[in-house]
Amino acid sequence: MSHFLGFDSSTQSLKALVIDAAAGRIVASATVHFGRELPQYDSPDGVLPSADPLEKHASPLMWLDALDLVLRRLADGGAPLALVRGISGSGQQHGSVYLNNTAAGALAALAPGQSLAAQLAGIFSRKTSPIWMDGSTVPEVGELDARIGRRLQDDTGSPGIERFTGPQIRRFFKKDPVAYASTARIHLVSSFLASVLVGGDAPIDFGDGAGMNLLNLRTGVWDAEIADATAPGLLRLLPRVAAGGGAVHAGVLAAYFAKYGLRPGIPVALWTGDNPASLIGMGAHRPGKAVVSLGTSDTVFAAFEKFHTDPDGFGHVFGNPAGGNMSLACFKNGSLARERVRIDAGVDWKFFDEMAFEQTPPGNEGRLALPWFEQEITPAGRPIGLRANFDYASAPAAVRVRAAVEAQVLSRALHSAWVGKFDTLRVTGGASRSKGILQTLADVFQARVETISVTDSAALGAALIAAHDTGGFAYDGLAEKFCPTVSVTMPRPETAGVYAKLLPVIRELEK
Ligand code: XUL
Repeated sequence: MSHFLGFDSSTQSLKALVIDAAAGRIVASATVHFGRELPQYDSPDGVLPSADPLEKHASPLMWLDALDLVLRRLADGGAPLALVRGISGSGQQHGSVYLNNTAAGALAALAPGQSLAAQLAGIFSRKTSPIWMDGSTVPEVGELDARIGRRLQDDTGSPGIERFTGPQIRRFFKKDPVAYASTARIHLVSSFLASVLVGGDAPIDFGDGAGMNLLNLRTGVWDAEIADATAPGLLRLLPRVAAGGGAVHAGVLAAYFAKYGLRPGIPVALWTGDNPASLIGMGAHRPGKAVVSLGTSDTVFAAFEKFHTDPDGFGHVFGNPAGGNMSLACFKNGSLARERVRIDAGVDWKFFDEMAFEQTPPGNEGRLALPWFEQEITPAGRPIGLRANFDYASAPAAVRVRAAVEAQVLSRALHSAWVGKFDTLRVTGGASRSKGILQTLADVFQARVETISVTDSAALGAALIAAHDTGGFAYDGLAEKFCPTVSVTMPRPETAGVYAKLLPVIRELEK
C-alpha cells in the first residue's frame, strides 16, 4: 500500500490527486472550479467582487464546500481512498483565515451528517479572507517599513509586500478593531485546510510561513517585535510554526472524512504554499536546479541551502519543504507581453517561437527591448512601457522578437544571480513550447534546459510531500518516477561571452 493524497487549493480551483508512490503513478484526480461549480459564492475567478479594485478577498466557506465536493467526486469516481496512507496539501500563498473562539470546539466536533460549511459557518471572526492578489495594504506596508526598516527583509526574507499576510492582518486590525479583538487564531489558507482535515489546530510550515512578513528565518520562530508592530497581541493569535520534512505532522485525519472512504487516523502532513509544493512537484528540491515557469506572469524559483536575501530586495525567500530555503521572483510581464510583441510585429507563433531566432544571431548585436506593458514588480517602481536601446519601431520583426525575448531572459537571469549558480533549468508553462525561448534560456543561464511532463505541479508536489513526510519515500526517487524529462536543450558555450556582456546592459535599461 503506497497511496497518498495531495490537494492544491489555488486561486480558482481545488485539485486533489491520489498517487501510488511505489509505482510512480497518478491513480486518480478531481478538480472543483470555484467559479463554475460553486456559483453561490459569486466569485467567478475565485475572488469576491469589491468596490475597491485593490481589495481581493475570497470566502473560506467556498474552500470548505470545495473540499467536500472534491472528495465526493474522488469517491464517486472510484478512487482507492481506503488505500491512502497519508495526506498533504498546498494553498495559494499569503491568504489568511480569521477564526473566533468557537473554532476549536467546532473543528473538534465535526459530524458526518452535515457539510463542513454548514458546521463551520460560525467560526470566522472575519467573514472573508484577503488573498495574494490584494493590493490594498500600501499604507500598512509603509508603516511596517517605518517601524522595522531593513530588518523586515533581512530577517523575514522579503521587504514589506502588500499581498503578504502581516500587512493584511494590520489592515484588518486598523479597519475593524472589534472583529480583530474577537479573533482567536489566524491561519494561512494551507494551515486552515490542514486544520479542517485533522479537526484541530495545524501548525504553519516554514515554506508558507515565510510569505507572511512575520517569520524570522534566521531563528525559525515568529518575530515578536515584528508581530507586535503588525498588530497588538498578534503573537498569541498565530499557530505554531514547524519545519516540514515529517518530524512534525498537522495531525491525524478526523473521523468526519470516513464518509468518503478515507481511513480516520492516517497522518496528515503539514500543508505548505503552492510555490514550495511546486518546487517538489517539479523535481527541483535540490539546489542547482531552478524552475522557470512561463505563464501570465513568469516566475523563477529554486532551492538553496544557506539563508540569504536578494540584495536588490525583489526576490523572496520561502522555506523548501525538503529542507533549507527556496527563492521566488515573480515577473509581471510574461506571456501577455510576449503576445503583444508578437501581434505588434505582425507575426504568428511559429515565427515568434522559431523563425525569428534562425534569422538573427544570439545577442542580437546588442539590441534589447524590455516589454514592460504592465507595472513590473521585478524590478518594482519603474514606469511602464517598452524600453529599447535601438530604433524598435522600424526594426524587422525577427529583430524585435529576439530583442524582447532576450531582454526578458536576461532580466530573469539578472534577478536570480543572488540565489546561486544553476546547472539545470526546468521550464514549464505555455511558452515552454518555444524552441527559441528554450535555447535562449540555455544560453543566457549557460545551463541545461529541461521540459518535464508534470502539469499540476503544486498538487503533485503536495502528494509527494505526503509520500515523503508520512510514508518515508525519498524525494530523489519520487522525482525520478514522477517528473521525467521530456526534452533537453543544451547551452552553446560559445554564446556565454555574448550574454555576459549584455547583463550590465540590461541592468542599465532597467534603471
Ligand atoms: C507568490 C504568490 C502567488 C500565490 C498564488 O508569492 O503570491 O504565487 O502563491 O499562487
